[in-house]
Amino acid sequence: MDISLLGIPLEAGNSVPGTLMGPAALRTAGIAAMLTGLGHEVRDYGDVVPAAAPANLSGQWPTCRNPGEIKAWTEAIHDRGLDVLRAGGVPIFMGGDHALSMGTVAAVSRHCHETGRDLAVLWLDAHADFNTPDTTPSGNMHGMPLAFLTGEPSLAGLLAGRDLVTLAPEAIHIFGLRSIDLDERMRLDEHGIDCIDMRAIDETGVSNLLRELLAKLDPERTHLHVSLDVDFIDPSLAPAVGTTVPGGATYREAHLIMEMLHDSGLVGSVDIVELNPFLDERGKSARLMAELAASLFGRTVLDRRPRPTA
Ligand code: HAR
Ligand code: MN
Ligand code: MN
Ligand code: MN
Repeated sequence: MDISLLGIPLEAGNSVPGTLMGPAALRTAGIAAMLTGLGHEVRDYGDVVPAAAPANLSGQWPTCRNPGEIKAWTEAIHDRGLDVLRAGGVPIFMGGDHALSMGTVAAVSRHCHETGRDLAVLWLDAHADFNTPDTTPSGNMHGMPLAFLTGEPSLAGLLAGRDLVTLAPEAIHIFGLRSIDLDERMRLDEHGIDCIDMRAIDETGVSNLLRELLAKLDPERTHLHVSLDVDFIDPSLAPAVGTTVPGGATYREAHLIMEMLHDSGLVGSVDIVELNPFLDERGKSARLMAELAASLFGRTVLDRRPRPTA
């Protein structure tokens, strides 16, 4: 398989500096060599650089932190991401805070529109990232990408001059949820977004829940975008994140999800976001994220593919 790496050193969407080092840490952890070792063709496209100097747009978005920078980044990420998607292969977008998904998923959505695929998004995250400028308790725009992608009008200006192919709420599956804001919860209900929280995972198990979710997707038509937030995983395993929430996925739960996603054959693009190497412990979170990518792209202990019948 052809895999494209694209670094997105974004930190303007959160309030803890350090996520701009995320792409470098994933490269240092050996993500490219791990994927090459599995037999894939890996091409590293380097890092996105926002084209224009970030504009100061605090007047337009008074409740948001760094809106001008997020707009400049969203446009640059969208354009570069679309180039990488059109070149073929499966991109891994290496962040950078989760505001980058406004650009990556917008590009993926456009690409699916152009190629006649149905987009489904699996959002592996402690948070729902469904706030708007009106509901945000923090002003941090990494808490807003799913609102933007579903067409929240107050955020539409973040991607000027390119039509956003908005996501239907049914296309979104949030998995691993354990921290929601009050207004955000109401919005999730209103939009009918599929949310699987940690309690459901405890009671039913990741494999049953994920199998059920994947079974609903048309294997012929679906492009599955996986947006993996480091804080999906328990902070004891992945401490390198500014917004840790206790009670996250275990080591094996996280790997099992990746293994099942690989076996589904549906994954067309991936974000790895919120890695803050400044908060890491001797590279352990970066290494775990790179290893999860390896599981997502086929690393196994024993081969479980059905044997061809003679
Ligand atoms: N819900 C909170 C807010 O909007 C925290 C959002 C934190 N988001 C991330 N990405 N770390 O999931 O401010
Ligand atoms: Mn394609
Ligand atoms: Mn997130
Ligand atoms: Mn999160």
